[in-house]
Amino acid sequence: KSSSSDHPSAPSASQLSQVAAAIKSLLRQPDYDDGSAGPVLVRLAWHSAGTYCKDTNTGGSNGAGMRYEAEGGDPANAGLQHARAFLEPIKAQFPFITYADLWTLAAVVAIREMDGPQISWKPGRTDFTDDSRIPPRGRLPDGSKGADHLRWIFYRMGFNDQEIVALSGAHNLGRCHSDRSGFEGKWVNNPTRFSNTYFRLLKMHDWKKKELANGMEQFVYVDEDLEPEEQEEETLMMLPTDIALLEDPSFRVWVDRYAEDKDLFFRDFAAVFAKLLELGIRRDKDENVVNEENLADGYRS
Ligand code: DDH
Repeated sequence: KSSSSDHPSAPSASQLSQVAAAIKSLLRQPDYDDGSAGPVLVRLAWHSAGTYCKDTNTGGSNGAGMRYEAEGGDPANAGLQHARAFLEPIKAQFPFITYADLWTLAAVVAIREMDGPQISWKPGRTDFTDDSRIPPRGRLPDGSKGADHLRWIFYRMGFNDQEIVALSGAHNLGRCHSDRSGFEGKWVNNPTRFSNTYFRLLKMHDWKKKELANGMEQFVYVDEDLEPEEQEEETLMMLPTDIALLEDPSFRVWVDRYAEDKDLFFRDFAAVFAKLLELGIRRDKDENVVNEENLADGYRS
């Protein structure tokens, strides 16, 4: 019970605001992708949490397991080493924050800085000290699949159809990289500004299936009025899983609502992203995290 030094308490509010300020100042990355580390930081937080399984209470945002090959080397996480590398100097400067807290907080800060909603976030996650609790691979969604797959994956985390659609609105941000996922391109023209454009474009365009050189299929929209070289530059894309939101009637209801009502999307996204970041985290009435490390210390006694 007295070993609190082994498991120091969560950082204070003033410590956290220093970390948040440092995250803000590294978001601008002129030489990286579309000039911002924001989108890949959002994906890091999502993949750190999206391994959760409610039936076995395994996976989730505690632990920062991607530091280990078993999770970090999962092809589903290809490219996220860039996000982790962006945050290393912050971890070095503020050793009091755990990786698991830093990765999730970075997404919250990035979304807000990219004009998205304020998302509630609480500290207290701990980092695994070995890879014994890393969940099996295969728990993250596969973009080449359809609506059944989306439900299989996201129901396992405890999300419903509305929440699946709201979460998918994160594809307003960032892009696909042929050397990471094998897909290629961005969903919206300004991929570093959070909005509901993804839903509006999903509905607006006549998305055409395209086979890439690597044999993978995605959907593209080409503005035929543009010059060929501009077309290359401006082509937007959707994954088969994005198109599934349009075609499945129960998902479609929410695509329509979020396309029409940006405020509703922002509210629902903020709620569901906060829920995502808490997957696998158990808290007591004072909001302290109750996990295997501090239970072993007799934390509850
Ligand atoms: Fe995603 N996503 N995602 N995604 N995602 C990719 C990029 C980004 C799927 C597949 C891909 C969410 C849901 C899904 C972000 C956030 C979120 C890429 C491209 C693929 C593929 C990776 C690459 O090549 O670099 C699939 C499938 C789903 C699903 O089935 C619903 C969710 C829920 C989120 C979230 O944050 C809540 C972000 C941000 C990116 C852009 C990353 C970047 O580097 O830019």
